[in-house]
Amino acid sequence: MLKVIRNAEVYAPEYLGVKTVVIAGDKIEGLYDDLKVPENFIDIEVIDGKGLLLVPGLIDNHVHITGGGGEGGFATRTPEIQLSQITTAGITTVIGCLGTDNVCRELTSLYAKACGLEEEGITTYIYSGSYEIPVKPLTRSIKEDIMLIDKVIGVGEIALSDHRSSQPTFEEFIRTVALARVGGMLSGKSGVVNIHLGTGKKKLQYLFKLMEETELPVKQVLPTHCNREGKVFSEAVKFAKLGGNVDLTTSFNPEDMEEGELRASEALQELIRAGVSEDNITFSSDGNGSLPTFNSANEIVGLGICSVDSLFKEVRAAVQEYNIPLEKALKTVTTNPARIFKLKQKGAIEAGKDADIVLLHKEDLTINQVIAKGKIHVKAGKALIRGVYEK
Ligand code: FWO
Ligand code: ZN
Repeated sequence: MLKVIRNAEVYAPEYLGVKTVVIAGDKIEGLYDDLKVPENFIDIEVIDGKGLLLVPGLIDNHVHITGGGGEGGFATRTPEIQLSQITTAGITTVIGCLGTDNVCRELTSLYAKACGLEEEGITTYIYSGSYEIPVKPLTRSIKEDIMLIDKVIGVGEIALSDHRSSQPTFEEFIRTVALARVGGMLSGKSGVVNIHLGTGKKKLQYLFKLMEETELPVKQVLPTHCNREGKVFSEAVKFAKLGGNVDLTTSFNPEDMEEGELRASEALQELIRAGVSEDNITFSSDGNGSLPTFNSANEIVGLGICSVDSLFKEVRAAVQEYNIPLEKALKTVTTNPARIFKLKQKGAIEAGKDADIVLLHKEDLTINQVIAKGKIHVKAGKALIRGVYEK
């Protein structure tokens, strides 16, 4: 019932120093400076956090949990994700989405996969829709999806400026955002529209137009892949300086970067240097989505698969290679997504929040232990799979 983590240095994500963290059931009960644990207390597990940093479980706001891809034909469809891939990456909350394919991938199976992962112990949500406008909802509309289905917290990933998008008009786009907004308002959810940005000429045009010509709040949309090739980034910097939130994709291969593509860690440094508030920036992995490369004629010439473990790798790189303090880098995957998606129980080490906790080795920031809703999912780097820890 009770777990007590002692001697760890807490990043909540703000630095709190060494605290004793008490977990009761699936919640954080409290943080203490000096707590005596009675020796004969039954049902209490003491975890020694010496040499470890204690940080909130990560939130990954864009994961293709049922797989995606297929842009090079059926053989290029990407696989469904497994729980242990998520937990060993330090992630305890995911938002699942569909991508290019909304025929052989469906919201019904996305919903089922999200429910399955939740039963296994992590926290999951989904976006209604896919790349396409008009959105194919689960119920009669995206507004209804958001209002009536607990797991649906927004819409996406809607593709803009991409040769694979449905080439929506601005009016069609804005109507989709409006429906998501009202659905969110009426149900106390975020109703955020996650926007896939491609490398097309329009870049962030519709998003600037949304700001200039409509009364929709700019934070209703969250553009992703802002650090991708094709001069998307410079417009994303402008967008963020005007108050928009921007999401950076962590799955680009740092060993093989395309012209103009930036690692999420480096893009974070550039955004902060450009004067963007660190509260406006999130990271997501695009896990299990496809990572196709196209030539100048937009023919597919290569295919990779995005991985959720890139999420924390880029947080670590931000600290180790780009000199960003850990508490700032952590915000991109904790407090910021929690606020943007209105996940009140998530993203912070605080009494009353869900007990989603990652213990990191202090010297190299590698993951040692992962706790989701009070249950240990990863111990000494080994994942719990169907009730037993891996060898
Ligand atoms: C990005 C997901 C892309 C799917 O541009 O958008 O293709 O449906 O699985 N992937 N299309 C690649 C990122 C690394 C930016 C998706 C994919
Ligand atoms: Zn995408």
